[in-house]
Amino acid sequence: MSSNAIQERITVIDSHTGGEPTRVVIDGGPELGRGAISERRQILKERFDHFRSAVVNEPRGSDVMVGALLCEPCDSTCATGVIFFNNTGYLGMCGHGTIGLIATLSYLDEIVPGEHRIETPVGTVTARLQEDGSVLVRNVPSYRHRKDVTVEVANHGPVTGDVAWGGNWFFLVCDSFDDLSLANVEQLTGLCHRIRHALSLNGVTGADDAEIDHIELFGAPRSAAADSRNFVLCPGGAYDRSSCGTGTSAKLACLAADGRLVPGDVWRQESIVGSILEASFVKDGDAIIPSFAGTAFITSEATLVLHPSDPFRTGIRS
Ligand code: PYC
Repeated sequence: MSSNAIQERITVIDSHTGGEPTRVVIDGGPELGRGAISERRQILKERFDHFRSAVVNEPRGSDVMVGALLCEPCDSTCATGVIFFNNTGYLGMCGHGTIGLIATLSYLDEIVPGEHRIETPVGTVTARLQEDGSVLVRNVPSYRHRKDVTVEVANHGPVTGDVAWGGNWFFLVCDSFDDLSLANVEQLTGLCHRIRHALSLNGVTGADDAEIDHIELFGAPRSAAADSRNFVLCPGGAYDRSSCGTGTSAKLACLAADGRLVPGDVWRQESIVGSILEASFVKDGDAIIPSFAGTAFITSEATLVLHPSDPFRTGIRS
């Protein structure tokens, strides 16, 4: 095998968290060495990007699929390390994916209820598998980076929002939208694409010039049990069916910075499909440590087959 060859059979377990799919690779991933998980993500990106594409892109996956490659952790107190990826690239953290990962390890009888530490490229998170099967994730420190940034958006006009980190970079639009429904996904997706383009044109970034690759809109919830409804456009152009764990963390960071939520308050974030993540936070200096809880369901166990003469063995790439 050449140094960037990948295996012909990849074992995966699929789940969904609030409607958003996660595909955990449990066997057949490339050898990435024993460096920090962030270094291993870089190796995956530079040498094995075709593996990412084979796992999540069509014809074996779809634009909405998030992949999770299990890695031996550097810290032996961690249950696992993980690298999350999607149809176009790599994520820092992934909230719905962490819930899916814990549900998968539980399904495989590899973990029991209790607390499990997981190394991600952006820090170690803790996930508590609860007796009822739900998972409470304690995320990486999250914070608002910029408040009230206004950009001119094509075919729309000025849009004001906050830039915040929740394990990925988000632009959280301040206006409230009254049309956050599945019937409007096409228009919402188009608007978010144009907002993202406007941020890039205007040089609006996260810390250290990091690209803001997630756009989040908010509106009134449908459920009386929720505080807010969201629509999150992910980096590859798909929308998050869940309310997005890292996006909800970014939202909490903004609410905390505005004094609209205090430590221990519960925030129930409803997604565009009506699923809910229940979140709260504790303070950590100028940042917060958000926690959010949700449930994942296993949807399939599969072996992906990459036939050597299949022209799309490594996925259809744009
Ligand atoms: O739940 O954090 C999340 C997430 C990020 C992208 C898709 N889901």
